[in-house]
Amino acid sequence: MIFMKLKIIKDSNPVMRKRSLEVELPLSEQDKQTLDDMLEYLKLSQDEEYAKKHNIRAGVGLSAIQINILKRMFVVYLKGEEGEIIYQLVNPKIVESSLRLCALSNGEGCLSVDKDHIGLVHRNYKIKMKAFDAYTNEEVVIKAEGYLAIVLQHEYDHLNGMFYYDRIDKKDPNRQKMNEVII
Ligand code: LHY
Ligand code: NI
Repeated sequence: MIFMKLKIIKDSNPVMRKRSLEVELPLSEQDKQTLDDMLEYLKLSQDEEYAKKHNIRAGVGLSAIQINILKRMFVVYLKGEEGEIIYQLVNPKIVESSLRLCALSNGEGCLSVDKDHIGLVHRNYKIKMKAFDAYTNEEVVIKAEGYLAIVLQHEYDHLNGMFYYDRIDKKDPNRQKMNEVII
């Protein structure tokens, strides 16, 4: 029963603004367990019945800081037509990002944010991310674009104490930037 074990903290908690710390490699058993718990949480959150029963929101990404662990690691679980995308990334680095920007037409949300913040969340359309992936147990270089790139950047931001709404233009929340695709 992982549900009782993981408690997601909210943006009202000042911890969420902290910068998470590099994780020591090789990964400790405890860190591995944490990543497995986080992955299980995401999987369960996407099970409609489970989510309803436990009153949790469906999520595709979760960072350790959201469960009050200030380590640079996060998990992604995406289920699509082409199968599943699963990552348990440790010490991720964005090594390239496109000049082209993108934003989700409906904006973003966050498991740690109860209030909706309306507006375009400007992101890089394509990124290259290097990390250690505990799921495959190897160093990876992920080339992502569009939705996956957005999810990776959203989680990466958490490691630096940032929220999606920090990237919304307060004066003109829906203004599209030059060179930006809305997806
Ligand atoms: N998870 C969000 C979630 O809905 C991440 C997100 C946000 C995905 C916006 C796609 C768009 O799964 C989190 O907030 N994790 O930090
Ligand atoms: Ni979030």
